[in-house]
Formats: sequence, C-alpha cells, structure tokens
Amino acid sequence: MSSDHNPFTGYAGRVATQDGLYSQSEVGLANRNSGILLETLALDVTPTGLHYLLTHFDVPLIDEASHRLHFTGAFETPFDLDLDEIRALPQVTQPVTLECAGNGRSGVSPRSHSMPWTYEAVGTSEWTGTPLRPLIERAGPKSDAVEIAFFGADYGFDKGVGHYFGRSLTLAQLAELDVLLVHAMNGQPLLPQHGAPLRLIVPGWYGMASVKWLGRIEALTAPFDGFQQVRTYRFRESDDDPGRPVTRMRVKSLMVPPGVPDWTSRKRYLRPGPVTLVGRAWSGGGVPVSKVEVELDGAWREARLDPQGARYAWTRWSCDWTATPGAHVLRCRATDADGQVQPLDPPWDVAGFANNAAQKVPVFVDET
Ligand SMILES: Nc1nc2c(c(=O)[nH]1)N[C@H]1C(S)=C(S)[C@@H](COP(=O)(O)O)O[C@H]1N2
Ligand SMILES: [Mo]
Repeated sequence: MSSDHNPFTGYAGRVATQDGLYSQSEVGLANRNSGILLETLALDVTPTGLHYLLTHFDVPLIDEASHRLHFTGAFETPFDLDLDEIRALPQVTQPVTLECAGNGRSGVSPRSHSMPWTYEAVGTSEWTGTPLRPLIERAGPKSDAVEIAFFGADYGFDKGVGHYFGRSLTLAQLAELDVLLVHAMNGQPLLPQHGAPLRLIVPGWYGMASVKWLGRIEALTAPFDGFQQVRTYRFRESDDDPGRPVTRMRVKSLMVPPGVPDWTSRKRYLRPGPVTLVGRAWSGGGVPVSKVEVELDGAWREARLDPQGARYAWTRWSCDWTATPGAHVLRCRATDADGQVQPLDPPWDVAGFANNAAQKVPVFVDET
C-alpha cells in the first residue's frame, strides 16, 4: 500500500539523549563522519585519509571534467569557470586548521542529538587553490548586494526542510577573511569526501563555512535565509532562542594521549618515569596561541610552544613530566593572544556547538 506519509515533514523535534549512552542513529552518524586519530596530533599536517569528515547528506560524486562554478545573482558581470580555468588562476598553498563547530558535543549535557563528537573533529591540511576575493571583484557585486552565498551540490533534509547545503558571508566578512577556492589537499586533487572537485576554505572559522562540492556563488540583496545559515550553527541558550551565529573557532588545545591504550575503553597505560607530552593548540580568526598549560599532579605547568608557523595553522606544544605510579587525569588548556582561555567545564549551548573545554586524558601509571 502506498502512503503519503512523508517522514521528512512534520518534524517532531530532535530525539532525547542520555549522557554516556548513544542511539543507533548517533552511531550511524559516527560511522559516516570519522574523526582524526589523536596520535596524528604529533604531525604538522594531518595525513589526508585521516582528516576528520563532516558530511550532512550524501557525498555527491561529481564529474570534474564537466563541473562549472557559476557566479550568479546580483553581480554586474556573472560568469562561469571550469576546473582548468580555476587552476590557471594564481595559485596559493596554505596550511589551515579546520575544526567542526560540533566538536566536543558529547561533553555538553544534555547532549544534542546529532554527530556525537568527543575531541577529534579537527585537522590541518595544506590546501591549494586561488584566493576568492579577486573573483568576487571580477563578478562585481551590484550596489545593493549585501551577502554572497555559497552552494554545494548536496541536497537533503533537516528538521523537515529540504535544501542544498549553503552558507553565506557578508561583503564585510569577505573583505576581512582570506577565503580560498581550493581544488587540492596535501598536493593531491580533493578526495570526494572532502568536496571534490572544488570547495571553499574559510580560514579561522569553524568548518561549516568551508562549503564542499561548490557549484554556485550567488550575490544576494538580502541576508541569506538558508537552513544552514539561520536554522543551525547558532549559539542558543534554549530552543526558542533566535541565537547568535557561530563564526570563528574558539581557542583550544589537544594532546597526543601518552602511553598505550586498552583496545575498547581507550584508557591509557604508561610506565613510571620521564615522558614528554605533546599536542597542538589553535584559535580562530588568525589569532596566535600565547600559552598552553598542562595539569600534572594537581598543578598547572606551562608547556613549551613551538614558534607559530602559518597564520591559520595550529601550533605544536610539548611538556616534560615524570610519571609517578597511580591513576592520573591529565588536562591541557590554551590561551590566545586576545587573552581568551579554554574553560575547564563545557560552555552551554543547546546544540553543543563550540565546546572548547580542556581535554581530559585519564592515564594509569604502573611498573608491570
Ligand atoms: N556542501 C557541504 N559542505 C560542507 C558540509 C556539508 O555537509 N556539505 N559540511 C561542513 C562542515 S559542518 C564541516 S565541519 C566541514 C568538514 O569538512 P571535511 O569533511 O573536509 O573535514 O565541511 C563543511 N562543508
Ligand atoms: Mo562541522
């Protein structure tokens, strides 16, 4: 019997969650959207196949030979470009740290029913492409244009609303941000899951702004009201709060979990004696990290910071510790040049966005 019951309309609200217990749909999301392996935090650049993934709908499989990027809407001179034309423009390669705004969601209680990240939705890649600004200037936003919207080729439903993944930036934001139109990652053409053949990279902002599978850039004469712009990626105190947009990444640090793990619990086992803890720290908006502290044996100790490399890439830190027998919980927290410090407890947000609370790594130190 056919039914006209459409499960995507009449949205009944997100499923309730329970701390520490994950539903089948959350596990399904976690299987599609992998995080980095924290041991790769030892590297400046995350190996391509180990970069985190966040894809809302299905990965569109695009034929690069026929793909075109359309500049449409309120531009004086709309035009199209194919991939060869984009690769013939001035090229830059830049390491950029990308973090998902939902990273840390599992630490926020009650947890929003969505991709249940713990710490690992972050990575750094060397992106190659062309700066976006000259292309926007060439298309020439009309005098009444206020925002530029970026659309991916992926379509799906969220909260009963069907839409192509789309995000916008105001003209003022575009003037400030070093947005790139990229076709390569770590010296190889983009992989399908990372937006092949073309994506945006918005350095210094959470990942949602870096639209994958980019096909259309549209100048708008009114603020963009797309789902991914106004219905989500907003900091909200409660469900009826209109909220404030999520933009720049918050200051954060992570460590490579020391020692060796237990297979299923991932708890760490370490021998007593000297150990060098290492990790990475970053902040948003190109603001450098000024300090990293590690909590060892109940006291916060300042870590060594490597010199900051590229403006939008994370910084390596290290700290020596003499591990003493027993159970310990190691923590690290970063401070940026604007004086922003990571909190020890997760900041509240309905959807669990931008939880930059200090990472906790339980370790057990023993002779045997
Ligand atoms: N078209 C499209 N672009 C997208 C997304 C998406 O689902 N569709 N996810 C965004 C989010 S939320 C993040 S965190 C980054 C993740 O990029 P990655 O999967 O290459 O790490 O892509 C962003 N761009
Ligand atoms: Mo994200």
